[in-house]
Amino acid sequence: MRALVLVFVISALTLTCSAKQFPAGFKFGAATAAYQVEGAWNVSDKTPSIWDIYTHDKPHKILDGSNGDIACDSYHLWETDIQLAKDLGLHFYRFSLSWTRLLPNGFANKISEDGVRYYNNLIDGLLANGIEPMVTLFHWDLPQNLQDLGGMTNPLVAEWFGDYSRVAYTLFGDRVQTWSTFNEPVIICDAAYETGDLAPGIVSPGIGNYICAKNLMVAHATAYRIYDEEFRAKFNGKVGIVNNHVWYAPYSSEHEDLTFLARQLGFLYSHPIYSESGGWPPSIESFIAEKSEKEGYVTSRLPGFTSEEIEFIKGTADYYGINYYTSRLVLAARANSTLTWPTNGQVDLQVELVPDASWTAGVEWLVSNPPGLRAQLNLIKEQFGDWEIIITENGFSTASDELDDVTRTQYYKDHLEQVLLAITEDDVNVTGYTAWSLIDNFEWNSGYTSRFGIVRVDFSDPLRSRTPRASAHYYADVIKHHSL
Ligand code: PNW
Repeated sequence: MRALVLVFVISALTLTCSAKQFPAGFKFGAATAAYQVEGAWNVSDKTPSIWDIYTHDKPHKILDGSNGDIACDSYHLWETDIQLAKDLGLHFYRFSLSWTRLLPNGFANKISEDGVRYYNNLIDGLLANGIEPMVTLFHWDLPQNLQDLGGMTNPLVAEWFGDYSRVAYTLFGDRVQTWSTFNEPVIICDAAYETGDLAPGIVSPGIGNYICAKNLMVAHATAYRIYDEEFRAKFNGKVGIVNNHVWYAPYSSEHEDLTFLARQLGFLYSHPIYSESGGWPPSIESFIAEKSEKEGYVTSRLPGFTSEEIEFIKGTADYYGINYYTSRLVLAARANSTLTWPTNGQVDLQVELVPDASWTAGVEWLVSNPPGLRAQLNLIKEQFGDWEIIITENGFSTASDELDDVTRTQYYKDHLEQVLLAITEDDVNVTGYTAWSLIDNFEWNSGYTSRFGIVRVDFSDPLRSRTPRASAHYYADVIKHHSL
């Protein structure tokens, strides 16, 4: 009898354990981006990006008037960062290349030796420690000289970006297996051009953002096809794009149609790639076309694709990259509602996006709603089918730099639980999870006031000393046991 009870207890224990177990082969990583961590903004032959110029010219746009001139000094402290990643047990480290560090002219006619050396060191150092590099080509820091030529609103950006991607694949493709082209098109185009609050600081709501959107889609596809045609046979890696998604739920039943539209707008940069038909989400394309016509425009403010462009862009991804942080309730904009983050849909759809009172608040826009992540993963599958999904960012901000970061640790725990449910209960093909961020860094408009690191960085210390927080220890434990 006693033996029987023991068997029962043991099998119950294994059951509960395995229920919290991530699938074999599931990978855990952490992320950063070049402008936010590297510093060394004018070292060697590096030229300014739009973020160098924007923060220098308009410090009042940054909460603490700061910039990324030094940031975490990862340009010099890359070995420390690798050690942190190793101590955490990370399977991969997601970072971005600074376009102007590699190509000082923005064009591919000149490659910086120091830039190449820096990224080679980082990539080789990671691999030597058993950590896979996952490389983002574009995390917002466009070369300023290309901005002077129109930047993302010049259709030639697709060629410039394609040439840049070819240089990166040629230099690093033998060691980098997972690439992403653009990090968060919705921020690069919509948030930036609708408000002017992000570099390049141009305010052109409803126009600039859509021109950017079309060019970005073509640029992405150009870079994907270059990999496909010139490098895949040799290197056999993966190329994708990273979209930020906010989970949208209706404020009340009367706002369901609007919520549908908000979700479709959220797929503006996915539908052309991942849907079977390709092109813009039809409901959004017709919505903006009709609105443009009423406003007296000859053509839609959202530039259309030719049928060749639709085919060119369709299917250009080997995985679906999603950054998820937060959720919003959707309602029709009330009088005197103002533009706030996330801005998506506020200009054309006239929506207002509000957090539910029960969601826990972080800094500014970041409220925590873990089930939103599971719901969004399911929505992606429902909309586009069974793509491999990599969660390329998820994380929580605090205003304090405390080491015992209880709220951040809870955020990770709650969200990882939802990822596991999406995999085990809903059969969504999620293969990786990335914490944002490995280290505190320059948080764009919030400067250094908003902290996302599972590792604290002391920005008053010239050595930028790094100390793992409680959340880092928690995450290391999850990775070590491959379970929650
Ligand atoms: C991401 N939202 O931006 C970026 O990829 C990172 O560079 C950034 O540091 C991180 O998230 C934290 O902000 C986002 O409004 C900006 O939902 C806005 C939203 C989400 C992500």
